[in-house]
Amino acid sequence: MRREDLRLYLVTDRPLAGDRDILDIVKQAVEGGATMVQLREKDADTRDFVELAIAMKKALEPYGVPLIINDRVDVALACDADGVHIGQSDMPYAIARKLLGPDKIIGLSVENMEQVVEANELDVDYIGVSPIYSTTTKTDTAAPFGLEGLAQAVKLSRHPSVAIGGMNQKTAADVMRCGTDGIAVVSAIVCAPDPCAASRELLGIVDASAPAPQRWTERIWAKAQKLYGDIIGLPFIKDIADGSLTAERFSRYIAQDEIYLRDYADHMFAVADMIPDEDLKQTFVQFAKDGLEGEKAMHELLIERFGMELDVPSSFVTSSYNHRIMSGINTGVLPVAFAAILPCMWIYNEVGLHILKIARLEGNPYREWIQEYGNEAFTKGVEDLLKVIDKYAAEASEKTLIQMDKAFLDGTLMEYAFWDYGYNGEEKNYDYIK
Ligand code: TZP
Ligand code: MG
Repeated sequence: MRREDLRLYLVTDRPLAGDRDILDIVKQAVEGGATMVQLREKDADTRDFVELAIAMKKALEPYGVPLIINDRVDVALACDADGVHIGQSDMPYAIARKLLGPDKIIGLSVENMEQVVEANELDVDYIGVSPIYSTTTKTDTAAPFGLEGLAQAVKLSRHPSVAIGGMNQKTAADVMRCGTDGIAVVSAIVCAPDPCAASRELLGIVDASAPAPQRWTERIWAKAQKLYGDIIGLPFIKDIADGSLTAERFSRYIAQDEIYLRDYADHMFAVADMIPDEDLKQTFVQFAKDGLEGEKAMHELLIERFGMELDVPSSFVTSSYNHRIMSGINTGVLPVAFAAILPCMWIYNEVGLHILKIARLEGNPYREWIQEYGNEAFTKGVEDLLKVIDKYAAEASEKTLIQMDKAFLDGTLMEYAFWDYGYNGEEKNYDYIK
């Protein structure tokens, strides 16, 4: 499921539709921009429910709008719906997931903060925060969350969320400003004289009031803050900045970096092969080649300057880092592959820029190293890459985002380990240490 699918989530109610055909109302709502539909039948016989569900699935298919069945996993299976929505006293999540498999959408209603937190333990696809306001459409609800409650629920939850209960043209803007992903609407669409116009208006309000989503790179940088702080606090970085790093330590680092870069070049080209857009692929290949050539030339210069001996085996840190990158690439998912190769560029660039600010370059035997990673062309290349990754992340599923986070944070940890090993020459279990 895509997060955007939750923006305008229509929940049906046949009694409220009166004489009007619910299928007609749904079609009009989708024409007006409804992004997801839940078929909610509280009194229907199973036979009627299944027939209506099959008809609705067929009607929604051309629009690519997901159909969710309220409560009934059997009906969802019968009509091959896109998922189910369950409440706290319906089929337990784990059983529903077992019956439906990993690919179907499962939404869960949460009626208080405890349930919001409990849902974090489950791999539900979204939560329905219920109700925000009290409503005459459903009277057996829990106490309303209100706007403050909703904002808190959104903060506490690791899942996408949709707000339900009293959602209409008057309430939608304030609700969206709480950071939820969408509104689930019954009466404001089902009872509207023109469901298409009502949906169009509601979606307009939703899109205009939703805060701009945080970019992935911004979010992951915040998550990596502590680790990045540890990196720039490393004695290796401090010593290279003022030129006092011993040649022995630098040689140990460069020897491993030479080994690392051989594999890294392969990783970069493997990622390039996964890029579907030809122009982007060429740009990326050029960036990779420029970067690798620049590093090679800088390495050669410093190796000669220090008369270094490089004939050493790969350290555990180096091999482990390369393996982690490879497993990111082997997911076959381009944004995850990008996230896996990213620390080696982004962290180096940030560290390079940081060192340039504090460094003593004159007479510093490592000045070429510092300048390599803090230079303008490299910085621009990294910035462009971050934009590309953000574009992919914006379209990515929750599962992909989780893999991206892990790939990036893992790589960032290995960057820490790499410099620490260069300095101390000790193999440590960094997963354990950090
Ligand atoms: N669950 C919680 S409130 C509600 C449901 C199904 C009804 C919302 O209806 P309305 O008319 O959009 O307030
Ligand atoms: Mg229910």
